[in-house]
Amino acid sequence: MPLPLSIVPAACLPLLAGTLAFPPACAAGGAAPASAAARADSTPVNRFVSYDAGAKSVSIRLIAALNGARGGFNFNGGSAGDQTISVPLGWKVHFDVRNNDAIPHSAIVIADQTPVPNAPDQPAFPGAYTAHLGDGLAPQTGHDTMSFVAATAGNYLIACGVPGHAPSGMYIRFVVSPTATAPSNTGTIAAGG
Ligand SMILES: [Cu+2]
Repeated sequence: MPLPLSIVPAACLPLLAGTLAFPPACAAGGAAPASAAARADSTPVNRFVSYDAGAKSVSIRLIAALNGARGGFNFNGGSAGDQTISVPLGWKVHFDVRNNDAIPHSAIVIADQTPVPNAPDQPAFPGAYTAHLGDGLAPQTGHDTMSFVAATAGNYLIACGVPGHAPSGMYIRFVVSPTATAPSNTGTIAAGG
């Protein structure tokens, strides 16, 4: 049975064409796939935020209405700008967004501004918004991701795009820092983090 090329160490590839017998080190299992090494590098900030410093990437679980704070108008327990997620400039950012509420919610990263828009729809980075931005991800089961590169330093908001929700407090802060060397998450965060 041929070996899938994806699991053969690169140094062994020339041998595949030239011989039927592999040296032991080139057999499947002789080297860990690169993806396994990448997972091993994940460093938790808390239960919502983790990062891979080598890959300069951060993964963020963003849960709408995680608890009852502000009547459910919160992300991970933070509302009205009382929580901040910071990432280093230039890092890859991946959000896993889930709606835990009985009503629809969405998420978008926008420039920091006052007053907060009634229905924010101008993403600060390409791809920095969920599906169903205006009508909201479905109650309880709604899920989407948003991925982008934090290419411009500054202060931003993570807000709900459903009309009326952001002015009611459904936003937290997002900072792209030119000096930070690792992500952080501060302020009012749901217990258990
Ligand atoms: Cu909402």
